[in-house]
Amino acid sequence: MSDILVEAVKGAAAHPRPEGIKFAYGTAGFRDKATILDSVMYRMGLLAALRSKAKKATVAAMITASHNPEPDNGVKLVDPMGEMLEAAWEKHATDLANAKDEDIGSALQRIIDAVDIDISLPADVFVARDTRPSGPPLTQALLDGLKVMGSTFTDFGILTTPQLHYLVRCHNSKGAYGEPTEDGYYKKLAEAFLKLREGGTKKKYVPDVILDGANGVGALKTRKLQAHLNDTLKITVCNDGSSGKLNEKCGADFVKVQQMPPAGMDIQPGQRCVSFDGDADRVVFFYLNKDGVFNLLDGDKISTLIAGYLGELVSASGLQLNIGVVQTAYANGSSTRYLEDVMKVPVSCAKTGVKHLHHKALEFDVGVYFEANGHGTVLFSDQAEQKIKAASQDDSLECSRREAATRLTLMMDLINQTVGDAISDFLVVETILSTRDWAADDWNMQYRDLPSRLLKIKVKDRTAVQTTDAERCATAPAGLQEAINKLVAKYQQGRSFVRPSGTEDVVRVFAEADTQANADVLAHEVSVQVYQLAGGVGDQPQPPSTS
Ligand code: 16G
Ligand code: MG
Repeated sequence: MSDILVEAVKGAAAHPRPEGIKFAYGTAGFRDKATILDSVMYRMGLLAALRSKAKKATVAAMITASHNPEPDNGVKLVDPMGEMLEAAWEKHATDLANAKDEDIGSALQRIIDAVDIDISLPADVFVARDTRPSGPPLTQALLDGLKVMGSTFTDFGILTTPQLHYLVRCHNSKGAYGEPTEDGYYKKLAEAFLKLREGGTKKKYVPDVILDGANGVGALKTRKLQAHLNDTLKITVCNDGSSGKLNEKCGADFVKVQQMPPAGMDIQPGQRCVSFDGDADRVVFFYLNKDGVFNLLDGDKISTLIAGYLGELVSASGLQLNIGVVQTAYANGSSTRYLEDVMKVPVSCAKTGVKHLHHKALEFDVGVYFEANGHGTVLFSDQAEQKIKAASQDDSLECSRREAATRLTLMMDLINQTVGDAISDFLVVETILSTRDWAADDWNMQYRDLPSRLLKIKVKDRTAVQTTDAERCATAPAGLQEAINKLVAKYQQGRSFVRPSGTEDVVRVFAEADTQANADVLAHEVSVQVYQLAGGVGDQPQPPSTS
């Protein structure tokens, strides 16, 4: 065994693996109670160094548990261009995390052999964390792993997840994507935002928004951004962590799931509000209408808004670029119909999890992808980027075409193409609303959401439920899909699907229908089928109360 691997085994003594726990690198990396993650962090330091050697580039490690409660934490690795870790390495991560302390050397050797890594190459890793109190000691454990592997590193301290993705891409693209500093990030976004901000009086758009920062990093970083915006947009930051707890009764996940405003915010009808999650890679908007009724503008509404605007710019520029939207099965049926039937934009459906949407979006020249929960961004192909830039500088083009291309180049700068980014998406939405002179209500009126219900069912083994067709059809257990089809047929605009969660030990059931009562009943009926056919545990699901 090489000296480095011997050192790695020795180093593990200070970061012993807890007994009896099986760790898994899931859709968003490792996530668990912070108190049991020390050994995982050390090992992810080892793995990040190997990944860097394998890619001959800087990679990154983000320490966060996103929208989970504050006592949780987690880690995910980021590839050189700011992408999520290549799927084939998820298994390496899981194997290494679960190896016995004394077997770490052989576990590393297996990865080195499988990927054919030259261990003598240098390694370099960027590291950052969210605001959780468990972050500093867990960072230390990860750095210990990097150090025994002889890796150089930069610890950026507290950042949003998308900022770290941005930094690693800037660094590896030698600055072509932007300046590889936190300040460079704000400058890039603010410069594009200010150029896109048209003057003139607005009748409906009010440059004033209230932010729910989830008591996390998004609040801190938005304050920093604000200094660059020259008072063009007033952002009142609530839930900034000064009193409330991270993600407790606030944040994008809470607002989306509970369909209500977060605690800690005093809002008036018509005021535009925006909510980030705990590491600021998800964003949803909401407002109270004049009757005080809560209205959510989720990832589907955001992607529709963005696709509509970019589609107009592309047509105005005269460029031949195909633009498409990627959603998951959770997308509201009304949004899919609106995109396909009214906007005539092609829609693809991907499996849940950012990496799947990201991958599908690469099939378009301009691919807009969003999960309903508010994670998403836009990807421009290299060819599209070149064509747009060339058109923006082509003096022989009609003025209006050149201007549209110029706006597209600025939109490309404003959008963080590495991963969904709450701060960047927020500025993109503000830009479009301002250009259209829309209040939140005008945006919301594009289409009307169908009522839906999401439930979770505990079963003995959630892998008993298997799906195909981007999770829209269950292939196991036998008879489940047929049962769902029969139930769905009873309701106007009924739709339902089930899938095993990638982050919790449950099966998720989604249903939508013409009325909330029907969506609730359909979700319940499907839950009963899951319970009966897929080995439900505990009491059988109870029907929704009708009071
Ligand atoms: C993770 C995913 C998110 C997905 C969610 C589904 C990433 C970075 N995050 O949080 O995209 O919506 O899992 O959770 O991919 P579920 O499998 O428990 O329903
Ligand atoms: Mg998140």
